[in-house]
Amino acid sequence: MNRTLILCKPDAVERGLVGAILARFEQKGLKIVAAELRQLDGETLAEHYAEHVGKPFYDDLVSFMGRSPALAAVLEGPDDTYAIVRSMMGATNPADASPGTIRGDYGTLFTENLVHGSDSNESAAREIGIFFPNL
Ligand code: IDP
Ligand code: MG
Repeated sequence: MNRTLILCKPDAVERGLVGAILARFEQKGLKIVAAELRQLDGETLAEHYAEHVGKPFYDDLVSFMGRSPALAAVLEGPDDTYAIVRSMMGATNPADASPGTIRGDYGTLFTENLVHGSDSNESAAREIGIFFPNL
């Protein structure tokens, strides 16, 4: 089986949307194999978002991601499960995300876009290692 990492970001937890988001993945046929509500610190976020350190939106991203707990989870499914998750998330900017996607249905803001999903099998392995090193 193939695995990928998701985060229900602080806005999703604050708005009570974690259940709705996880239900979509479960209904799609993906299995939750790990999940934990966690307050993310700057060090963890710098590692997780290493590719974005120094970008104009980075400081806003980190302060948003650390303002209240996020739900980190590992989903399991067939080959390239990350791609199934990414298509269900929708475009990064909710303004561009199609209805029927998580960001398209629940979001309006670019930074506060509800959910993270690994963008490749390599990213999935790296990010699962950050959040669930014992998995
Ligand atoms: P992704 O989450 O769809 O993979 P990335 O480009 O990896 O998108 O960006 C990581 C996160 O940083 C986004 O989900 C979003 O929260 C935030 N972000 C990315 N680009 C922008 C931007 O141009 N303005 C504001 N926030 C951004
Ligand atoms: Mg990304």
